[in-house]
Amino acid sequence: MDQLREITAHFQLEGTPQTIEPLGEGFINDTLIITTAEPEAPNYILQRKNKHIFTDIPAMMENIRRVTEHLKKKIVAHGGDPLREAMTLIPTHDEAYYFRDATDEYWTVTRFIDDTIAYQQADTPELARQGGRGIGLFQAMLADFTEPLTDILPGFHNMRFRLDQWDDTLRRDPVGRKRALAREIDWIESRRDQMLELWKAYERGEIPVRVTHNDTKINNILFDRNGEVLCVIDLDTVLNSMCLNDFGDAIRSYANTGREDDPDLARVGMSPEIFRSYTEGYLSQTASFLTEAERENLAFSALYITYEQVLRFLMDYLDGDHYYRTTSPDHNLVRTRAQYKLLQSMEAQYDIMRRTVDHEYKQAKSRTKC
Ligand code: GN1
Ligand code: MG
Repeated sequence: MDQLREITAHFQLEGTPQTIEPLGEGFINDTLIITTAEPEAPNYILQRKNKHIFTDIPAMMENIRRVTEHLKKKIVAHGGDPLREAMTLIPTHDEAYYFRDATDEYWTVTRFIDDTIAYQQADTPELARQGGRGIGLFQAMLADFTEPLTDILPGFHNMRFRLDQWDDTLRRDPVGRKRALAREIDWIESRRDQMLELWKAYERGEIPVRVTHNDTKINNILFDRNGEVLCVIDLDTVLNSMCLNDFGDAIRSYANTGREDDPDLARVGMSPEIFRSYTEGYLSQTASFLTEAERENLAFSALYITYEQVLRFLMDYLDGDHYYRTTSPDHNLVRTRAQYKLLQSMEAQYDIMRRTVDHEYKQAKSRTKC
């Protein structure tokens, strides 16, 4: 606690820190909330960033600074509240957006946005529609962002890179888990060419490069008390990539009727109703600028990102559980199986998903014409 207080003292906070306590469900960073003594002073989020995953934290924070400044300008221009509708980075007394402590750990502070809700599951179509609107608006506001972003996570949703990592992990088999996992390994192997196709289209330039969030699961967006989407958070993974990553990852999260790590596979599947609502919300903000190639691949992007997640969880299990925070020895395997069940459910409903995208796109276009 004293150590945490010492760290917060390096940042330009309004008010006096009172309590510092853990918050949230992230798998990668450590997140805490700092409450302040004065009622008029804001509270803050303190994070210890995972330096093993984010190997260039100064560059990551610079990316976030550029993106949030752009978003804030747009929000102000539309009469919104830049302190509530976008993340606010807090500088240190040296005007840096991170503090490096004596043990080489990196800490950051952002303003806490109060009176908001972070959901772990999209229980209603309305919530999914709002989430889709939020991510769609995020991409729309960044469509004219032209500043360079550093690629701080090379290969993040790049299937060529992921499959190379996968092949390497299988070759090394560092903890000897490969033998018992022939069935699960085949889930990846049997789909690799099909999944690589989408990334190849991006590499050929058929799918445009945009500013993308890359981690759009439902708890990375804040809703207000009326269930309206307020602010997209967790911008660590903001990069230049395909906007399909964000649609696909959101469907993986919102439309799952079970939990990401549900041990009861009977609960896991893709809800076509939630898929429809999210798509409707998303296209209400993006139909005007998405290219035909992007539209054509929206439904497939959900399969792509879910497959990638099966691969990443299984790869981490094969590697001895170094990447994701786990709460039991087989947690990554449980996650793998649950995400695979979701993938199968999407595959079975793929035609419906495609038809839904076409229908919602036409609806969104006809609404903007009126
Ligand atoms: C991680 O940090 P968090 O928990 O929002 C991960 C995502 C995964 C997700 C799975 C940098 O997100 O890519 O999809 O877990 N973030 C990173 O729930 O790897
Ligand atoms: Mg998160």
